[in-house]
Amino acid sequence: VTVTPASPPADLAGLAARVQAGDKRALARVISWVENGDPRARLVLRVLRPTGGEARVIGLTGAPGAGKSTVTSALVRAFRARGNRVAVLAIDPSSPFTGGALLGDRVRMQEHATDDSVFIRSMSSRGQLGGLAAAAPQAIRALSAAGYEVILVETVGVGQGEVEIASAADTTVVIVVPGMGDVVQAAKAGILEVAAVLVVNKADRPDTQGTVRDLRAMVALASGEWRPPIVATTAITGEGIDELLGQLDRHEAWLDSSGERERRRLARTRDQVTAMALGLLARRLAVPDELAARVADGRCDPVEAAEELLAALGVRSG
Ligand SMILES: Nc1nc2c(ncn2[C@@H]2O[C@H](COP(=O)(O)OP(=O)(O)OP(=O)(O)O)[C@@H](O)[C@H]2O)c(=O)[nH]1
Ligand SMILES: [Mg+2]
Repeated sequence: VTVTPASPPADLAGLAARVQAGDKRALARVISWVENGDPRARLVLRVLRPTGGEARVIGLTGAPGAGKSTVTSALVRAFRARGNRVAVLAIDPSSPFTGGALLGDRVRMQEHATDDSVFIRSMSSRGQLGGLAAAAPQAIRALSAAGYEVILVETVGVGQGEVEIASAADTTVVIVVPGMGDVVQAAKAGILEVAAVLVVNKADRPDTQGTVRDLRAMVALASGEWRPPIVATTAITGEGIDELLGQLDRHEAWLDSSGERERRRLARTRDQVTAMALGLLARRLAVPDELAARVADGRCDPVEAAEELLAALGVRSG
């Protein structure tokens, strides 16, 4: 058992101060530590506090190629026009490699590369205890402490990982393209339920209105206090981005008026602690050969074996 000191060593305190002063290199280093599960991340994060208020965190998710990065880039432009400092966190939950997708992102985000008030960073989950469900909130905390008022979190793909990451955001934008393929995928992954706004991007394509209608029908069936509005965008031209921004503002206001922000904050913290605890537990779990053999031979059932394993660690189940 390691005991975390109450205050970090002087060099880490200095690093934290640089992050809070807006030093991008210091910030990048802390996010790398988060990404790699480096224990120093924890020490720095303990002393990092948001300088202004809490950052506004907006998640963007959808199938590969749906236009997440293009929409993100258009939103960066829109928030910059309001004078906000904006951070983009592009997360790849599936692979430790940052391949073509992120290379493409660099092109998509090019126009913001020289803007001092914009920070763009990609992140994977290698080595992180508790996976991305734990890593994303930590990176967000660092960005928030660095004074970014708006944090856009792009996740590649549609699946459980995205739902997890979405829970780190107050507002989630789900992006589909015209045609039912994406819609069905998103519905299956349970991602429609977490959507604050549904975007049908590539509205310059035929069939956009049909997809909007289908989504509207699906949303009408959903329960819940917030009915996600559906916005058609053509991200490459910027068409529909103003409407998207307006809907994001509307959701932001609703989070406060409904009390939902507080509920989410608690739920999010709970998820984060659960992910951490499971990660810690997973590190300590090793199935002895003898126990595996007993299950394989049918002398012991797997649930019983799992309970035995947990009991050996002092964890009682049931
Ligand atoms: N026609 C059309 N093409 C678009 C639109 N938005 C984005 N694209 C194009 O679609 C392709 C993919 O866009 P990205 O923004 O990289 O999509 P993404 O969802 O971030 O992709 P991944 O990160 O790889 O999952 C690019 O070639 C974009 O130029 C649009 O509104 N209309
Ligand atoms: Mg992308």
